[in-house]
This record gives sequence, structure tokens and C-alpha cells, in this order.
Amino acid sequence: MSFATVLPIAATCCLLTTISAVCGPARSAKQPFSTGSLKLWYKHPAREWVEARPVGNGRLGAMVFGGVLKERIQLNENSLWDGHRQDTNNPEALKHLPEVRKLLFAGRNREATDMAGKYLMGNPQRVNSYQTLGDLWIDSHVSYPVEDYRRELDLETGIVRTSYRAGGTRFVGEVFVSHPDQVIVIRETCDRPGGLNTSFRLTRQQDAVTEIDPAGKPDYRQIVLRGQIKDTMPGATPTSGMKFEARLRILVTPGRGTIESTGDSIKVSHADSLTIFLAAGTSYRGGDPEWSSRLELEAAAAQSYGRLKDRHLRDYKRLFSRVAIDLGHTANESLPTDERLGAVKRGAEDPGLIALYFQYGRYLLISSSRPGGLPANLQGLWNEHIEAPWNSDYHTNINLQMNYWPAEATNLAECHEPLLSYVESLVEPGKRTARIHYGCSGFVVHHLSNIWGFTTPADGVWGIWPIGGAWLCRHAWEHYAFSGDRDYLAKRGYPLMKEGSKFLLDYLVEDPKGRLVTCPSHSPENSFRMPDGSTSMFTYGATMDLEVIYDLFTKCIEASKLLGVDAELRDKLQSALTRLAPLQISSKTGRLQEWIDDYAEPEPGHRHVSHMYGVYPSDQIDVRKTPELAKAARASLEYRLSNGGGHTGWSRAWIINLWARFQDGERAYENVQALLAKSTLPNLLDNHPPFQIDGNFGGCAGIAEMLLQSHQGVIQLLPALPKAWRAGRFVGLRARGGYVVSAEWNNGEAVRVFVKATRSSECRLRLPQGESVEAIVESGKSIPRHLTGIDSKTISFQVAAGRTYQLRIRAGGIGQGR
Ligand code: FUC
Repeated sequence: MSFATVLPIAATCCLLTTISAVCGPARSAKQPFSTGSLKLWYKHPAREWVEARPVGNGRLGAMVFGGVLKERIQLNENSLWDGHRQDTNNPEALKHLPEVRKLLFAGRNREATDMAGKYLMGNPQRVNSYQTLGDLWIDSHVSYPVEDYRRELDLETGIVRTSYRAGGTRFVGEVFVSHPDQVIVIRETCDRPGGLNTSFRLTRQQDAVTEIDPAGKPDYRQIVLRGQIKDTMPGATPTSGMKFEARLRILVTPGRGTIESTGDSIKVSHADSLTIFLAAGTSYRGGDPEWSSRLELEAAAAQSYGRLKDRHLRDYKRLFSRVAIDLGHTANESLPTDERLGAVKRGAEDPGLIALYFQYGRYLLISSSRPGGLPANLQGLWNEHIEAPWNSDYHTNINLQMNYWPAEATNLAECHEPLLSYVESLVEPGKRTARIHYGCSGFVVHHLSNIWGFTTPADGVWGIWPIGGAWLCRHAWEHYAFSGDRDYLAKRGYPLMKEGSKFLLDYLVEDPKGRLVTCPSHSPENSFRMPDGSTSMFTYGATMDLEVIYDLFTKCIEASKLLGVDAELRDKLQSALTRLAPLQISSKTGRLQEWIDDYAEPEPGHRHVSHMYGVYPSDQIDVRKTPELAKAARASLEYRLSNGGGHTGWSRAWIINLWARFQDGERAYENVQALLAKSTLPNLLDNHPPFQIDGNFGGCAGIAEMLLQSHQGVIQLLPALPKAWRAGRFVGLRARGGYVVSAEWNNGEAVRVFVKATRSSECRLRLPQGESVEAIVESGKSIPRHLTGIDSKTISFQVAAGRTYQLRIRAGGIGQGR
């Protein structure tokens, strides 16, 4: 299903539109809708990488610094990884599994840990790093002083721009990465004939050479950076390292400037405009990267700059412009982005910056995750290192999943696709690991992976966490839940969920109390105090495992019923669910227990909030459906926070989503502020520290979750609206069931709501405050609505695919503040 038709493209530099204009036929609401400027901008060049501006097309990425005398554009290609495909399974593991289980059930955790460390781990216990492609350096001769400097990243176009005046001449540079043409495009211009005097170099820290391509013509020259990673993984051969190539063409207008090569650089003199193309590839998908980069470069260079830009804009805006958001405005909007952020760090409120941050999350997903490609890694796509922090890999005990939390709700379902197909690619290697390590059917993924199907336990005993695959299966269900696409569910979603479920059915064992539990198990990376005072991480039946299993089994049962298949498997899942160890509330503290026993925690402010998986991303713990558990989970969250929790960017972002699900707008907002104030870099990238992109995506999802929720079969409008967002609007957020929702509010009450149905169904909806629905109008006619019986506020009405419904609201007069 394509959503391109759902909302027309709004394409002004400062988006000014009307809510009715983007919502289809209903034309009654005419209020102007200002999203504020969707630009990140600065008055000085980036001094370091965390100030540079990211651009990307899902595969190729660049960080643009905006230097005047020396410009650095750091480059990435998302398949440039160290290492190779290898069998890391450990045939010894299965033999020792029963003994480890026995020790854990007997409370002999120390011995179990020692034994697991010796026998249950994969070999090797690590993946190697995703690496930088290199750097493009542009040295320019300009006269000082430099005035009127401005660099920006325009989220509405996906283009970065750097402009300044030097020696009376105005210079402008633009950079974008085209998805349709698979090249990085740079354009440099100046307003004085012959004013551009510049040289270009391509470099890489290691494993590469650069050379000038002798095939240059009078109006262009090319530099090629070519190399092969020196593979150091066990089993490496001289040819196993990844090959890569970046090919750069610099083009002057014929007769307007000269171009020549000097050593390893290309020098341009007396030009007034330059177009630069960079194509790059690796040997990841087989084949010689030289050919792909040559072909892409030729195809791009055969087009004019204007045409390339048009094609880029059409492609990019089709995705980006589906959603608009207005949370209010302050005078700080006129400040450069780093100064606005600085003000928030000092306690200022800037709802426009939050809206910008939200849209930046969508921008980053569009730029790092496109159909047919690899998913966004720990740094999305942008990495300047040869050995990146945590290898910039795929961590699956929160980070990779968090990257995709905003995908469906913020109307970027296509950008979810790289993750969905990546998880499918882990099924075969994961089945081998399930069989060899655990004697189980189905597929397993532990806490980290790479582009070569790594599925074995890594890093240490705490890497024995066989739940990563099952958690990733939730993404397949969500993809279906938002679209209602049965074909996807039948062909891809359900088969994946089934393999995840089969593993866990086999992996579950009875504990000494006869409950079904996972064993071994961990609550990711957190430890607890044993009765004898020692600490352990290793356990059985950690709460998160039970929640992930409940989630996957219930969704798998639902999918198999919908599709009318696998009655036998369904029965097995059903019966396992009845025997699964229950979630527990501590009788001592009233908190949701993180482990099967009520242990104390040596680090009560731990960054992971794994046992709250049931609240978000899952919805098995819900303020209305399971109020007791919700209260306990809330107490757990309070406890984490009061002990310094939320200190990494992603942790803070998860907490926003949790408060949104607890429907506490003030606490959610407090944590949005904290995410900006404490965990955001000058270029608005998330700071773990160091830079790690998950918090950007989790934060974006959390802001959406404050405005619209759709779990439990009901669309909830403005469920966690803080007082700070007194009046505002959003357009184009998606709700589960196949809806695109737009709304406007004032004093916490919805005043205008539009629901576009992408499939025919019964729509159930709940308004936030005392207001009620006076009428539902479609094509000028009122249609019937009913009370659902869930509560006095949840109504239902029948919708038809492709139609937009306007809800006429009667004010409740309660005002904001529940
Ligand atoms: C998880 C987290 C760390 C870090 C790493 C990449 O293991 O516990 O904080 O984000 O992933």
C-alpha cells in the first residue's frame, strides 16, 4: 500500500498550510498552520563531527561540516563492514545446557555463570565494526574576512546549504544525497565570475589508495578511492575483507574555469560554478564495486544539476511531507539551532524545537533506511570511525528496535522495510544457532548482530539472551497492525513470527515451581543481589522474557486465526501461555518485579527498563486493561528515575514512551526536555554518550505517542498532552487499523479531528477530555456513531477505504489538566 496519495505534498520553505487542505475533502477548518522553520542552522562551521549535518539516502551518507577554507565531508556506505560471513556456532553448547539450567534452578548462579562462560558462548564472541568510507576535503582560496556565514539543513528538502560572503563575493554550497540516482551531489557557486578556486582530495585512514582517474575530460576530472578492509576475524583469507570504492567527479561549466590534477588532488581555478558527484559501492552483495560506482556516476552525470535536484526533491518530499506538527512557538525560534538547544539546557521551553526534533527523527529515518537496503545501525548510517563505539553494529536488546519505533506511527512504513527484511535474513542462521546451541526449532537472535547473519551469544555471559529475534518479530506484527495488509502478514509477517514462536516454545522449561520459564535468562545488562549478598545477572524467567513471549505468542495466535492456518501450533502456544510464569508485583515495594524473585538491585537507576517492555513497546500492561500492573510498572519507573535512571539518550527516549503510555503528559514532557537538555548534541543527534542514533528515533516515537495512541483497538487522541503544548495541531500520523489522523487542539481539548481510512472497518476512537463528538461527517453528510461500551467516551463508526471523516467536536469546558 502506498500512502503517497493520502496527503498531498506541502512544499513551502516554512510550511504554511491548513489542516483541512491536508486532510482531504472536508473544507470547514481554515486556520493557518505554521510548523515554524524546519531548518537546523548555525552561524559558524562545524568544529567537530557532532556539529556537522547528516545527509543520506539510506545507503550513502555524509556529514557536512561547512568549512570555509577547508571543508570536510565525511562519507559512509552502509555495507562497509569489517569481517565476513562465518559460522560462529559452538557445538559444545548444547551438551552443557542441562547442567547450566540445573545450577540456575538451584540458585547456584555463580557456578552457572562460570560454566556458561566456558561452554555456552559463540566463537568468536564478537562482531567487527561498521567503518567509515573516508573523507572528501575541499580546500578553497577565499579572501577574509568572511561575513554573513550561515549553514543549514532543511528538513523539508533534505538539502544542506552553506553560504557566506568573502572578499565581496558570495559563495553558496549545497549537498544532497539522491535516492533515485544513488549519488551524493554537491554544487558550489559564487556570484563573481571566476571566483571559485578550489582543490579536492579523497582520503581514508587505512586500507585504501586514491588515484586520479586518467579518463578525465577538459571539463571534468575524477578521483577514485579504492580499497579492501584487512579482515582480522578468525577464518579470514587475503580476499575475505570487504572491497570498496568511492568515485568522485568534479565538473566545471565548459569554458568557465580550468580543471587539472596535481598529485592526488584535483584543482579548479577561476570557475563560477562546480558540480560534484560522488558514487560509491562495496563488494557486500557480490560483484566489483568499481562497476557499480562507475555506472551510477555516469548515469547521474548525464543529467543536469536541476534535474537531479528535482528527482531528489520529489522522492524525498513524498515521504517527509506526509506529517506536519505544530506544538506552539516562542521567540527562540529565530535563534540558530545550537543556541536554541543551549537555551533549553538552561531551562527554557521551546516547543518549536521539540517539533523540529520530532521531524529530524523522521528525516534521519528517511535518510538511513530505504527499501532494498540495510537497516539503520547504532549510528544510523553516519560513522567517522574505523572502530566505532560498540562497532556501530545492530544491538537487539533495545537499540535496533528503538530505531524503528517511529516508522509506522509517523507515516514512514516503507522505511521500516529494511528492518523487516533484515530480520528475515536472520532466520536461516538463527535456526542453526537455535538447533546447535539449544536443540530447539525456530530461530534465535542474541543481543547483537551484523550484516552477516551473526546470531550467537557474544560479549560475555550476559550475551546469553536468546530473546532478540522474538522482540524483532513484533515489528512484523506492527507493520501489519498499522496497515491491515493481510498479504504481507500471510507471506512474510506470520512466517517470521511463527519461527520466532517455535524457538521459544521449545526453549521454555519448567522451573522448580512448575511454571514455564526461559532458562538461561537475563534482564538485559542489569544485575541483582542474591540472598547471600553476591550479585548476578544470570537467571531464569526474567520479566522481560515473559513479556516478549506473551506478546509474540498472542500475536502469533491472532495472526494464525486471521489467516486460518496452523491450528495445532496455535493450541500449543495457547497452552504454553496458560503455564507461563506470571508477571509479579513485589509485595515489599509494590513495584513490578524485574526478575522471577524479588531481588534488590545494586544499580537501581540502571539505564535499561526492560521489565517495562509490557507497557511499551508492547501493550499488555495498560492503564485501563490492567490497572494494578500499570500502577506497579509506574512505581518501577519512578524508582528508576529517582535513582538517576534515563542517563543515556535511548534510555530517556524509552522513558518518554512509557510516560506517554501511562498517559501522564507532564512526566512525558519533562523527559522530552531532559532528552534535549542532557542527551542531545549540537547537531541534534542523540548522545548516549557518545553519539548513538537510537535516542533520536525513540524520542521522535515518544512525541508521536504523546499525541496519538492506537493500541488496545482504540485510537486515543492527545492521550498525554502536556500543559506546555496548550494549542497545536498535527497532520498525518498513523494509527493501527489503517488510519491516518489529523487533529487540532486548544486548551488540551480536541477542536478539530480528521480520520482518513485506508481500509474499510469499524473505527473506535476516544477523545482526551470532556469534549464529545457532535457529528461525524463524510462528504457533507453525517454518519451514525455509537458508544462502544468500553467507557462513556469511546465511540465507534463505520469507515470506508479511501474516505476522510471529520469529527465535529462539542467542547467539554473542562480545560487542560487531568
Ligand atoms: C546496549 C546498551 C548500551 C549501549 C549499547 C550499544 O547494550 O546497554 O548502553 O547503548 O547497547
